[in-house]
Amino acid sequence: MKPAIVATWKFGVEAVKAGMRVLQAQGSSLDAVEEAVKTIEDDSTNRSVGLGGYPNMEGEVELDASIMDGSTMKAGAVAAVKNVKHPISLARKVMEETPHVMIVGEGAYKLAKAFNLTYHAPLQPDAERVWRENMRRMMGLKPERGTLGFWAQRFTEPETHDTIGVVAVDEKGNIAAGTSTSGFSFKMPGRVGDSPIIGSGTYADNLAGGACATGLGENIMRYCVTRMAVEYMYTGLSAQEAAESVVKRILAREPSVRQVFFIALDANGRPGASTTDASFEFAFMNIDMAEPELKRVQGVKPI
Ligand code: SD4
Repeated sequence: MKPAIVATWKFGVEAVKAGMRVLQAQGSSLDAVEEAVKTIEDDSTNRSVGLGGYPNMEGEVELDASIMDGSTMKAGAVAAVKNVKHPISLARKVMEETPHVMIVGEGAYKLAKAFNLTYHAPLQPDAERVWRENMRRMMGLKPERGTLGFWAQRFTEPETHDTIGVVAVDEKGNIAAGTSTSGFSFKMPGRVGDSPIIGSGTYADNLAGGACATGLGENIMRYCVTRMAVEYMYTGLSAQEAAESVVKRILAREPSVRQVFFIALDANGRPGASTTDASFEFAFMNIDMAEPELKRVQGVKPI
């Protein structure tokens, strides 16, 4: 199998480079995914991933991450965890060192402590400033009950989109996927998005492919987007055909759904991506390529 790796958004180029270095050294797709995601978690200027992310309503950064090994179908996830620099590594510990799939909040922090994965970083000054400004704006709003109100409006602002998702296949044909995020900026404390939910934010199966989602978790979760993408690849569709089928299916059921973006990689190492919105950028590289390619897909029109 020809190793290949795909990652969300423009900054995915850096993630893909880091993951490809692991694959070039005959490393596993699982190691490549973890390394790639860590590169973005380390970037304190990223406002949607890691401890540099925007905080919740109360000014605290709560992180979500998950990882899945498509060779064993094992998965690990953490959600609403604070003071962890590499939630993706903690998710991997959940998968490999515990009998569980998902650990949240205080329990996830305790696990991080046991593995020396805790890290205390103050809120980035400009993240704090934007948080304060937004909280002031929110005071005057009366969001309708049961709607996303302020948050949905806030989420359409471009700088809030940076969640990292990475899917890789290694020379043995093993597929892995991982996602990490600080989630919806200024979210309610305890709010968890799609990223740590297996089948919503992350999914991988050697028999078909893998996928990672980004965007508005409240929409992605209701359609189990990554599981659906892998399911379409099972039927023999390429990653790109599968991705478009997912979006068509969602829009056929609920035409108003927006802010769903995702990447896919099929078992033949071909990349795919799609979105309910106008367009989406992602990075791709396989072992024959000298540099990652930044690709842009146009959104799918409802059928
Ligand atoms: C969430 N899907 O928590 C994440 C956020 C995200 O780009 O992907 N932002 O809903």
